[in-house]
Amino acid sequence: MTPIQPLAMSTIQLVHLDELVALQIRNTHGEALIALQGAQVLQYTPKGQKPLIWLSEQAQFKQGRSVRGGIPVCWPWFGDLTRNPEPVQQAVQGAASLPAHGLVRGQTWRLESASEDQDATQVVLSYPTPAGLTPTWPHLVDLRLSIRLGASLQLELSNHNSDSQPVALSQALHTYFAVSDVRQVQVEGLEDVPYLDTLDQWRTKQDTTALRFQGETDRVYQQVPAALAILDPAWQRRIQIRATNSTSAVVWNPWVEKSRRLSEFADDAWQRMLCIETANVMDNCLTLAPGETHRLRVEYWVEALA
Ligand code: TA6
Repeated sequence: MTPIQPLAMSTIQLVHLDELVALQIRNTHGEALIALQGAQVLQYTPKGQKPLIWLSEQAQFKQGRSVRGGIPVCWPWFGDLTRNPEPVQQAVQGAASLPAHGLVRGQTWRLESASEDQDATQVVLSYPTPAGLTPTWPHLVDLRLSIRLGASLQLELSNHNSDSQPVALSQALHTYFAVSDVRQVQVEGLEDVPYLDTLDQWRTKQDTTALRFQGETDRVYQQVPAALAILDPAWQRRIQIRATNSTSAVVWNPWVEKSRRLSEFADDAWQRMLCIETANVMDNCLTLAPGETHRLRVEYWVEALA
């Protein structure tokens, strides 16, 4: 591990949240809270703004369980494994019941480095595959998440295949955004983009207008553009989302009924959150050649509405 350099403009503190340990980062741009478990961003608040990331009021901080909210890392599969493409399923050794969203969001990652430059504070966390994943997923893929807190929040999920065989995997940064009221917001950039409607037999559909929410929504968009945004008039802001090396986006709001069945989720929490997940899933899953590195990047910032 690179020793933590003396930081001039930032502070990084280790904090205990019940059973978990997290990094509390503060600098002139804002603050973020990152759990070592799952390298999960739990909170991100730009200076002088409302939080950009939503964290459940009922969040539990327990070993082995992803925290409800923030940015869970879904890897090396997305959702129900049996819904993933064949090559992704074949990379998994037949274990009976496997968790949704892969194997790393409930595991403790290692802090590789913490540093700053004139623009941002950066931490890098790594997950030691296959050590922690054998025998279920015995592949040598070096997994790292870099998180930069500057004028924007930047994440980079790096997957390096140091094995001698290709490996197929799916990945998603399962980001929960904080919104004033999901019934009042709209998502820009998904017009005319095909999506799989997981609530209607995974049928392929597409909309011609900006996405608004009138009910439970759980969609896997494919071939998405790099630029998406959440327009939130009540909070007089637009959340900008810029992705690199991602061709899928998952949009999810559980609405009333599903909220009642979700863990760590208040019955009315659906009004205050919206997931837009930067991903490579389903037809856009990855196949990493031996020696190949893939970097999934996403950047978030807030713009005030004129
Ligand atoms: O990304 C959407 C989704 O797959 C939903 O179907 C819902 O299951 C959500 O993820 C949350 O999953 P989790 O396992 O974190 O409760």
